[in-house]
Amino acid sequence: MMQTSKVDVQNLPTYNPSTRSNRICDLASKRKLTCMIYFTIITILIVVGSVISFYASSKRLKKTAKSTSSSSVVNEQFEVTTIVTDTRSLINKDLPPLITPNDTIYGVYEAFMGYNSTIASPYTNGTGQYHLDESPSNACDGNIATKYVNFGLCAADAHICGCGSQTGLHIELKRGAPLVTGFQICTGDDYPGRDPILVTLEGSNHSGTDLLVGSSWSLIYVGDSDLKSDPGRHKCGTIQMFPNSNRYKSYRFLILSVRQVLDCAQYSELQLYGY
Ligand SMILES: *[C@@H]1O[C@H](CO)[C@@H](O)[C@H](O)[C@H]1NC(C)=O
Ligand SMILES: *[C@@H]1O[C@H](CO)[C@@H](O)[C@H](O)[C@H]1NC(C)=O
Ligand SMILES: *[C@@H]1O[C@H](CO)[C@@H](O)[C@H](O)[C@H]1NC(C)=O
Ligand SMILES: *[C@@H]1O[C@H](CO)[C@@H](O)[C@H](O)[C@H]1NC(C)=O
Ligand SMILES: [Ca+2]
Repeated sequence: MMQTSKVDVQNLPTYNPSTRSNRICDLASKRKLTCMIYFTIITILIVVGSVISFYASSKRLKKTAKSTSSSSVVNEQFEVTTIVTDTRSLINKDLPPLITPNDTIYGVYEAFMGYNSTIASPYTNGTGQYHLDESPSNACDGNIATKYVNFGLCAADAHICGCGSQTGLHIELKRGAPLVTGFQICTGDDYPGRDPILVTLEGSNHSGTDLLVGSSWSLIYVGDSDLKSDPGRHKCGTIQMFPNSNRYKSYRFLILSVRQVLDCAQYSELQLYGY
């Protein structure tokens, strides 16, 4: 599944890591319609790609589980597969949350799955990426009243398409290398248009500045945040479950798109679940 998704991503015809963000903003101001079409096409490609790869990987896992159900590893995978087909039964399994406020969290921007990212800095006087009072650690403090706001390369109040996408955070977990099988995102206090809609989750066993290098990361999930239908302010989407058999100690969560053309992406909490 990871390989399939990577191929899809690299084949996206319009992606250019060196100029992408500036070009998105230029296009937006000069030719808004072109930009909207550009983003719609990318969104459709990503959604179709992730649906196909998920379908393929569920099928493969089911087959493996049937043929050799005595192996404990296979049983674990099979459990994940059945969970994917029935999200509600999964949530009842009470998976333990994995992120604590003690973990090391960095905001990033100019960040796209499989590619390098840049450390984000506080927004002061028109430059910088995340809101001074709404920093990355707010997304992992267990408090739904505090939020993380990242403008990416846009200025506050810019309201051009692409703002807030290609932003996110990476986390070095103190607990070691868990097997992550789900995540959950919660909304902020205002602007439903800033909610993440399409997101990615990648894993890595690297640490420090290596985590800014795209090749350190392996794709775990690409797709829906479960906020597509607005749950309301200060509310959470359901836990999004996915098949995964690789343990990692670091995780990178990135925004591909937000609900509306506004100036940033925001969320009050991101939590990972697993074993
Ligand atoms: C965070 O670290 C402090 C001090 O090391 C410790 O007392 C606390 O239990 C830790 N909290 C969690 C949630 O791990
Ligand atoms: C922001 O601009 C104001 C007014 O121009 C100035 O007083 C202040 O020092 C600037 N702050 C930073 C962090 O550059
Ligand atoms: C990504 O970062 C690495 C390490 O700093 C660098 O060698 C490489 O050229 C970068 N790749 C791109 C596409 O910028
Ligand atoms: C990451 O490290 C953990 C523990 O150090 C190990 O169990 C796991 O297999 C590693 N993950 C990958 C994908 O190599
Ligand atoms: Ca929070």
